[in-house]
Amino acid sequence: MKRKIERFVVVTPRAVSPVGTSPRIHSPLGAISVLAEAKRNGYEALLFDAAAEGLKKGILDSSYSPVVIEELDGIPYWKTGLRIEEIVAEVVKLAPDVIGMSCCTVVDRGEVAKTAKALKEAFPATPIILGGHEASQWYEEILGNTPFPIGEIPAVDYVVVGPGQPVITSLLRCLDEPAMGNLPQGVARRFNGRVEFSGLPEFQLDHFAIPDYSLLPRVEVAGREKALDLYSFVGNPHAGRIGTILGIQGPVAYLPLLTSYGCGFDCSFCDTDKRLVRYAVENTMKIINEFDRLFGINYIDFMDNNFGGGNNASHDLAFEILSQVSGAGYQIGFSNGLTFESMARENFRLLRQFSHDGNVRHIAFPCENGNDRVLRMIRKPHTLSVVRKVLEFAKENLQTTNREGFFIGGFPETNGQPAERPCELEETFRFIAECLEQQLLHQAIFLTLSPVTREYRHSWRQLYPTAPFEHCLFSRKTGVWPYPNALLDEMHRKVKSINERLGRSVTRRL
Ligand code: B12
Ligand code: SF4
Repeated sequence: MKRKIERFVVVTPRAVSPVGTSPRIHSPLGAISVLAEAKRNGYEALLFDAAAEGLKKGILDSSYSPVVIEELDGIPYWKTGLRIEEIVAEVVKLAPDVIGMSCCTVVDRGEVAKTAKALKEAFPATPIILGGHEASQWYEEILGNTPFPIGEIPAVDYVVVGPGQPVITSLLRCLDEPAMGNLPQGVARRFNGRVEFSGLPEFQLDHFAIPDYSLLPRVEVAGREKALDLYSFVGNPHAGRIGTILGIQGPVAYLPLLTSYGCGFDCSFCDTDKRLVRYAVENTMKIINEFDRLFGINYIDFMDNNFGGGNNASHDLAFEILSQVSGAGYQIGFSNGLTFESMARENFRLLRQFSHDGNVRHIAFPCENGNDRVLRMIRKPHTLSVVRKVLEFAKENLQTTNREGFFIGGFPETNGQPAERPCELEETFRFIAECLEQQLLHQAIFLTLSPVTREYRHSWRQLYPTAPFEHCLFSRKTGVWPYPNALLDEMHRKVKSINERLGRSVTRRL
């Protein structure tokens, strides 16, 4: 019997940033992973990235501006990508049988809600499935089980909770033949006036399709044999200005790569999935080879949550991947995902491997704070003494690696422990200054805590029950910080000025 559902289109939202801050334009890895699995099972799978399509339109037609300013409660934001009505008009041309959407971070919530509403008006009979990290964490709220109406997205019919690969095919089949049976595992929906969730399925990365990078929008670049994916062309990736580090002028063919999902740790400010699962080496190499075939590769950015961590089998797999990647001659880096625990293990085995391979050009060190008490409070799996030892080892042995340190301040009361104090913020500054002056780090980046995790998000919502989600990250309406904002502003200024005084150019454009 012929299927009624043939074409599955995933729409990802416009990018949001405060006016004056360039938006982070990143390949929608979740969407292309889910689409790849649908494609493998015979569906026609298409990506429509509203941010990237707007930028592409601006590249091809210089009279088109892909950025509009939108004021929310008097705070101006840049919305980068196609306007909502343009998104709808383009999706109409794609004639989807089912629409998927991604909601990856808290910042996406507002745009996803608006886009879903407009799409539902245009396609009243077409199911809308939402997925993504943020959607997975907040599916109850999105489906209406919340005292805060701003969190609801009535246009969404189903939320896929967690990885989409093990769910998407059975969900599409179920939508095709609703009479066939129960909702597959991994799906939440409204049912009889409440939110029903069918429970998490088993997940083995290797049982499913690898992300399909051929779905990414691309641009032709003069003098380049292969087209470039639009995200590399735009060049504001997770890793920051890696062109400078690599000595490449013009766009860098940048492969953002996850060889694993999840992390076994439980830091209070991070709500990553606690299940750690890995791709086999063959599949990791398949992803790399496929991207290289399509676009070429100047740099691979490992974005796992805990690259060299996990159990022994998982740890060994990481070493095998390193060996194959360096054997193939790729330049690599880690913008995410190296814990101090993984770097210190077995007498710095990971760092010794990096030194041996000589191809690691950039590491973001997640130092987070300059106080052991705060590190304990936020359940960070390291102490300052481990941080110092790792950074000293890296300084001696990784001289051609750009070493950037990340720090966070503004932690409210956490796990019943008293909030970070102004003197502890000052201590973090002293530690940053020490790391920079002693060349343990090349640059330091200071961030204020974003209340994205459950515990902190609830406090934010209680304070601002109707605030748009954009404010959760980008405005003074965050309000959960334990001391006056002026202290955090001062800290940002001081860290910026010490980087500048020492001539250290921060790579990441935030
Ligand atoms: C790459 C990345 C980014 C990129 C791209 C974000 C994006 N759109 O994915 C950039 C640099 C833009 C970014 C920015 C930020 N990020 Co970020 N980022 C990541 C990172 C490292 C990887 C995400 C990823 O690609 N994962 C791999 C893919 C395959 O997984 P996935 O996206 O979850 O998709 C799977 C499922 O969710 C689902 N799925 C996804 N889409 C769909 C769609 C459908 C239809 C279906 C069925 C299923 C489905 O299936 C997919 C495959 O299994 C994660 C941490 C991590 N390692 O996961 C943090 C993470 C997503 N980021 C996070 C945060 C907090 C941020 C920032 C807010 C940080 C900050 N303070 O500035 C900013 C937001 C800025 C902004 N304007 O959006 C948090 C999200 C927490 C939250 N609830 O908001 C995470 C989880 C990190 C953390 N540990 O806390 N980030
Ligand atoms: S170690 Fe990193 S990825 Fe793991 S929970 Fe902590 S912050 Fe998140």
